[in-house]
Amino acid sequence: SPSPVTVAVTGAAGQIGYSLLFRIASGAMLGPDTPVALSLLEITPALGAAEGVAMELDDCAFPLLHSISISDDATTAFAGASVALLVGSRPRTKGMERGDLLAANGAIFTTQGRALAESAADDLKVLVVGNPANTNALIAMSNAAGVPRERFTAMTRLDHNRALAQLASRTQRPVTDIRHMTIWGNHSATQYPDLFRAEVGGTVATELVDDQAWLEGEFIPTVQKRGAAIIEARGSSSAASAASAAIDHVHDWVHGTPDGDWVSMAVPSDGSYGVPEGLISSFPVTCADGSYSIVGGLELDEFSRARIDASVAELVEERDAVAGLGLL
Ligand code: NAX
Repeated sequence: SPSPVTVAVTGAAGQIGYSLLFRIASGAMLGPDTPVALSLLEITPALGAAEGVAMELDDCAFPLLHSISISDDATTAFAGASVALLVGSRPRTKGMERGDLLAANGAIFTTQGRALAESAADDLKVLVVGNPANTNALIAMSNAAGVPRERFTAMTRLDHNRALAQLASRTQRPVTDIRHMTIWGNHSATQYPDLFRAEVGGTVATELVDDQAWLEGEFIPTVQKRGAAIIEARGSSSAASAASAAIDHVHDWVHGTPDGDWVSMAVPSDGSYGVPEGLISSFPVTCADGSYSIVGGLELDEFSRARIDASVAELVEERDAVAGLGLL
């Protein structure tokens, strides 16, 4: 049987970890033929809770789960990792200034970037989920000397999936009828979910839903603010849906996107669509043979262009702020 692939997960004792780890161990991420060695990273006070999650993973007797290790040291936890899911981060708490938030995450993601460079496997793939995800990924990438930049990505797949669900509901069509959905920019309230390139059953979505008021007044803000709506309804932030999106992101990166479709991933810009090179911004991408490529040559209408520019401007501001703190 094939040798196990080491998957490192940070924030393993958190909410998202509690959904994510079981899906990884079941084979949903790397497929039914790939055994998985899980490596969990947590902060010291949460090691006991991580141990409890590991006990439950054991109790599932997953045929593909080769082993579980737990550490509070990043270099140890990332040793031999081919996939690293960076979920743990310092969320904004009451009274916290933006600068404090960036500094706290800077400490986490500089350390983790260096640790990945030191101990991860050569075929490492990184997905940053912890917010601010794009900028945390930029910090990790900038501190991971020797790891190719394109291995660092951040998650906008949850936003992408939310946009699919909203469009499916509006058009009364199954999500499987939709192609070419795109989230552009930052994983934040400035993100731009783009319907102008999306198709439902082969028809351009904006022809099917020819309603600018719905697009601007409902669709875009619903997708942008869905995270806040979940907190309002559930009392805690999206967890199972975020875990599911992380599974989708890595699954498609490893196994490829379906012919004739694309997905949204925040990846280091190559300068495409006027996004400054190196900025980790969401694009439409296709994946094949374990690599992704930004979909080229799309014509952008003026409305989309302005929305993308606004979100990219926010990413530039975040980059400049963390550069100012010496984190890049
Ligand atoms: P939780 O607070 O439930 O769990 C986070 C875990 O990370 C905790 O167990 C904590 O001990 C651990 N942690 C903190 N610092 C760490 C470090 N330096 N090393 C290892 N572990 C560390 O949060 P949860 O709901 O699981 O969310 C995790 C992150 O995902 C948050 O930053 C959240 O904002 C972000 N999200 C990102 C989404 C996206 O689409 N990109 C959507 C969902 C989610 O909001």
